[in-house]
Amino acid sequence: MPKNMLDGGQVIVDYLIREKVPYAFGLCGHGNIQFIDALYERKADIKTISVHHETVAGFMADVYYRVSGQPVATFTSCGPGSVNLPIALANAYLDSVPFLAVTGNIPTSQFNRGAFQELYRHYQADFPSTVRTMCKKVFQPTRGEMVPLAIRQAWKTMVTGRPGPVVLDVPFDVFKEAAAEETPKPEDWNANISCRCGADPEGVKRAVDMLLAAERPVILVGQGVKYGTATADLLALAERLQIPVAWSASGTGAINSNHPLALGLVARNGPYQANHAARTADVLLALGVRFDDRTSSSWLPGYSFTIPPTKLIHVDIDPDEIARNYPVALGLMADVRTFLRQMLDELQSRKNAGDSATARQKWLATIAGYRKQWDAYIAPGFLEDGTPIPPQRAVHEIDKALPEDAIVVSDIGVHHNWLLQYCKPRRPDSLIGSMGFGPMGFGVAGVLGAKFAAPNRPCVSVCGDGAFFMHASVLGTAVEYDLPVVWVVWNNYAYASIRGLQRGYLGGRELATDFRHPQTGAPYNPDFAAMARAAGIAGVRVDRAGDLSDAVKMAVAANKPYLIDANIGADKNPGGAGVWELPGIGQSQPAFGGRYQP
Ligand SMILES: Cc1ncc(C[n+]2csc(CCOP(=O)(O)OP(=O)(O)O)c2C)c(N)n1
Ligand SMILES: [Mg+2]
Repeated sequence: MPKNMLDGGQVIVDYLIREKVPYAFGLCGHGNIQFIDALYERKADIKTISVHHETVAGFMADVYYRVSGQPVATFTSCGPGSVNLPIALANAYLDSVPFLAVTGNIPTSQFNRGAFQELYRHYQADFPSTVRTMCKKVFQPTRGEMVPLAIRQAWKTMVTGRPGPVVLDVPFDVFKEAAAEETPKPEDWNANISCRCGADPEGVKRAVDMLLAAERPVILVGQGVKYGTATADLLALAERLQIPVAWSASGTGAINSNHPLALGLVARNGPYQANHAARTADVLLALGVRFDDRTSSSWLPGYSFTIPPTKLIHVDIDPDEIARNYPVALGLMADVRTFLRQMLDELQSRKNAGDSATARQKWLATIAGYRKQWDAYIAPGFLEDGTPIPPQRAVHEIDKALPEDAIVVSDIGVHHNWLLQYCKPRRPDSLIGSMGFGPMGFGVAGVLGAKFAAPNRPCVSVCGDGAFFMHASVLGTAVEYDLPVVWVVWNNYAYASIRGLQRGYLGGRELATDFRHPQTGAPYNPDFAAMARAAGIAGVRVDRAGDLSDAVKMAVAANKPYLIDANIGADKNPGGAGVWELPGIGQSQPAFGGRYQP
């Protein structure tokens, strides 16, 4: 290679540095040692973090973005190393989170020869087909000189429009082939692109008209508001028009849940005031939210929403999501933040805007009545005592122990539903969870990414015993990189969310959903606290509700990696004002209230 040339690996690494990527999370293999070598040369500018399972790297990259807003990269080898990654790609894709996955592949000279770890039986070096459904796009440069174009285009695809993960699949030889004298500059290609497109101005006027004329308006927010950094503008509009704000699970934290206009989660396990206000609203302004089945009570009318007669204004950067599941009175393709600013501008010129805010007091008083009923219904649960710890009480104890700036990364399972229902998040990143793909391990591993993104904030993973055991390798990573994160293992000795379905929908025919000792039949799990200690991490066991809050406070204060093995009951499921249907086997009933029939 001529002396003044950079090779493929060097161009990728240099481009990442130019895009201010501080970390590459990944795992080695023969297929990517050349890329790691390029990272080695630049280790003063980009830190390489080595993990013990590729999925962990993907979840870390994902949560790093959710906390910092900065996309990062992963690196994985050819064959199995990269085939361990797609679950994290799919998770990021469905939750619209960008990261760049640099995957190794076999040398181009060996394409279609069935070389070691080549996926070749349908098409040569065919990792791209493996991940086609799980990322925005795959780039596979097959010559060094193709790398500069691929990296700048990959980055652009990842961050523009609706963000999402992108794969850069690089054959072994291409990492070391001459690529360019200079790396593309972000300021020439990507730094000056804005996707903050506004809505059709006529549409903005109509949206204002509809909201001013509404008697029972509700704003529903999804994660587009959080990751689109539109939370301040959301608050301004809600306060200006005195419209209550409900959220999908992904929109949790878009408004401080203690704000008087904060309604709560709309979902099968959402509180009465949120579901009942949303399903009886005359106008629903939906911002950056996609109406999935869990938000929408499986789209059965009268539980989460009743559209129509509710008139839906649906605003999203991705028109694919508009009118996917509900008819729209007004659909607007726009960046949510720009749209909110357009709305606020338009309101400046409306003389009657103040009147509508006054008229709203009746609606808000009605909602206050719903809230009172719900609060009275749930109040006893916060005081329940005993061993195992009652789950509602457990959330209450964890939530109250955490300072305002704490980041909780939840895993997937019944514990997530409890957290969504009873945590009181105050910031957009107070409670991070996966809602689209829902892979176990997201919270177990994601908390490490949170800590890299926010080293001075307490980072806590609340995760199921099933998921923790699946990804216990994170203990080693926390030690190796001195990451003072806390795992609260929600230990219910079961894949409890799924066992709950067997109990609720299948007449209690339980199989393959709990963990038992073969001789005694007693609930079994490894001693997670001892496992943590064996890894060099502080570990404690908590059996009593009254001890949980102190244990969490101590773990956070210790400022070192910490595991709390919390013995939590699973005989109760978090019931709310919505429902969930598993077509063919049935539909749950709301725990509170009924179906609204206009
Ligand atoms: C990788 C993966 N495998 C399987 C599932 C299906 N699943 C969803 S929740 C769940 C149970 C999780 O058990 P645990 O981690 O103990 O959490 P719990 O529900 O008990 O709180 C399973 C198996 C999944 N979401 N992801
Ligand atoms: Mg469990």
